[in-house]
Amino acid sequence: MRENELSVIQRDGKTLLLAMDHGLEHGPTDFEPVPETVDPETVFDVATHDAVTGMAVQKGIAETYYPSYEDEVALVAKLNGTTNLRMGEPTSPTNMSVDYAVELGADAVGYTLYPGSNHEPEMFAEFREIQERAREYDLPVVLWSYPRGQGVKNDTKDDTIAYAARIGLELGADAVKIKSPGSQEAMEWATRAAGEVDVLLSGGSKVDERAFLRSVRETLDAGGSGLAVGRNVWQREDPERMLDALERVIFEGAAPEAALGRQIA
Ligand code: FBP
Repeated sequence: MRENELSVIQRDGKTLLLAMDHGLEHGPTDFEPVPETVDPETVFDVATHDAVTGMAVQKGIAETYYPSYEDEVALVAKLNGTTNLRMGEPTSPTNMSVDYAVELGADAVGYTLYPGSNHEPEMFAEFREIQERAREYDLPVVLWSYPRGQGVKNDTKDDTIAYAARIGLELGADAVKIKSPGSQEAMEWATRAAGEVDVLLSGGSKVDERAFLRSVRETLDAGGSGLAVGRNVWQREDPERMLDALERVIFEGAAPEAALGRQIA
């Protein structure tokens, strides 16, 4: 079996990726709740927390800001992305090559796939090239696997999420990032479906901190390896408090209430 290269974006076998590709995916409105986060340096500073094992950003952000953080933060170069301005079937064109990601100092690469979209065949073809090139560099590949499009009726149904996880295994990802299916049992099904591939929970819109930490606990208890999160960290006034709590939940096995309680005390 292939040696697990994921350790470059792991701590004790667990992963906490901080994602900040929202300026492209959703537009700068995502930064409005905490206006200083529109400055990428603010979020890179957050990523220097010990709990963060890597930061996922797009090419332009990596080119301009990563050089100041390369000693402190592992880079997951996001190779494709899209805006929410366009209509039609979901797709996410590649905007950076694996070779260029390596030049920028990437420790891993990320790719968003929309299984079920009418554009699935082109996306599969793009991902194939990326995955094979990444193998040549021993660079781990993280697949954002989001079933979406005309073929998908309910993108968070148990079987749909398990299918998303399995696609990561079938296509040769090292880690697969999936949306929450809403229960530990359903997440267990997804982690079984993913086989040896690490399963990461996708953060989603900001929710109450206990509810968020519970979904992280549930993922880990279901065999998941961690999460990739954006808004539930940097849309908070005190992102460090959330990262402290995540550190206890992910790396110390704490329950959500205990992880938060210790901070309040
Ligand atoms: P969040 O934790 O903020 O959801 O970020 C994770 C992420 O995968 C980002 O990398 C991406 O920008 C966003 O979610 C895409 O979410 P969606 O396509 O569901 O709007």
